[in-house]
Amino acid sequence: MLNIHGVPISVHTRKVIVAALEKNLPYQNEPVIPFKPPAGWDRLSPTGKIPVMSDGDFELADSSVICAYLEREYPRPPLYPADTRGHVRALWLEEYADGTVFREVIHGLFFQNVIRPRILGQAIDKAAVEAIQVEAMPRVFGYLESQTAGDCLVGGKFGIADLAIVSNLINYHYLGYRIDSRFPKLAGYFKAMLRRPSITRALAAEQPFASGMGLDSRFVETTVPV
Ligand SMILES: N[C@@H](CCC(=O)N[C@@H](CS)C(=O)NCC(=O)O)C(=O)O
Repeated sequence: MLNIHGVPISVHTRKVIVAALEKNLPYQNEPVIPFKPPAGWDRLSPTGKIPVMSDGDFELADSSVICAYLEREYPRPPLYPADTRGHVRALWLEEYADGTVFREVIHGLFFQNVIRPRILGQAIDKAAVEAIQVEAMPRVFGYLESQTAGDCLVGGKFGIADLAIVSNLINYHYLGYRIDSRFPKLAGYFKAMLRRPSITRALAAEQPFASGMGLDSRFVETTVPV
C-alpha cells in the first residue's frame, strides 16, 4: 500500500492523494507538518518539504516526481496525455502550478494567514498579503483564465495539469478568498472540478485538518460520491 506523508491540506500532498484516488490505489496518509517534522524526516525528505511517498520499500519526494512514478507504475487510468504536445502542455501547467501559482500566490497567502498566526505564533504581515492580492494574484489568475476552455485544462480529459492547478485553487478558497468576476472561466472550471469524485473524496477526508486549522470550508461539496 502507498504511504503518503504530508498533512492533506497541503497543495502538493493533496495532488498526490487525488492522483492515488484517480488510479484507485489504496493509500494511507501520515499527516506530517513540515514545520514540526518527525524524527528522521531529513532522510525521507531531502528538501524538508511535503509530500513524500513510500510504496513498499521505495521512497520518493516531490509531488511531480511521485505523480510521474505513479503513472509509470500504475498506468491505468492515465493522468498524462499520450500525444507529445498534450503531454508537454500538461507538464508546463504542472510546472506553472508549482513554480508560479503556488510560489507567487498561494504559499505567501497561506504562510501569512495560517502558518504565521496559527503555527509560528507570529503576526500577519498585512502589506505582504495586500501585495499578493493586488499584483501577483490578478497576473497569475489572468494567465489561468486565458488557459481555461471547458471542463479540463488539456485535451478535454482530466489529468496532471488539473490536479496541480485545482489543488492550489482549493487552498485559495480555504483562506476565505473566492475567484472574482474578472476570471469567470476559471471560476466555472473550479466549481465543476469540486464535483469530481476524487476531489470530493480528498476534500471530505481532509476536513478534520481544515477545521482544526480554522480554514473556510464553505466552498466544499458535501455530497461524497459512492
Ligand atoms: N516541488 C515540491 C513543492 C513541495 C512544497 O512546497 N510543499 C510545501 C507544502 S504544500 C512545504 O512542504 N512547505 C514547507 C517548507 O517550505 O518548508 C512538490 O511538488 O512536492
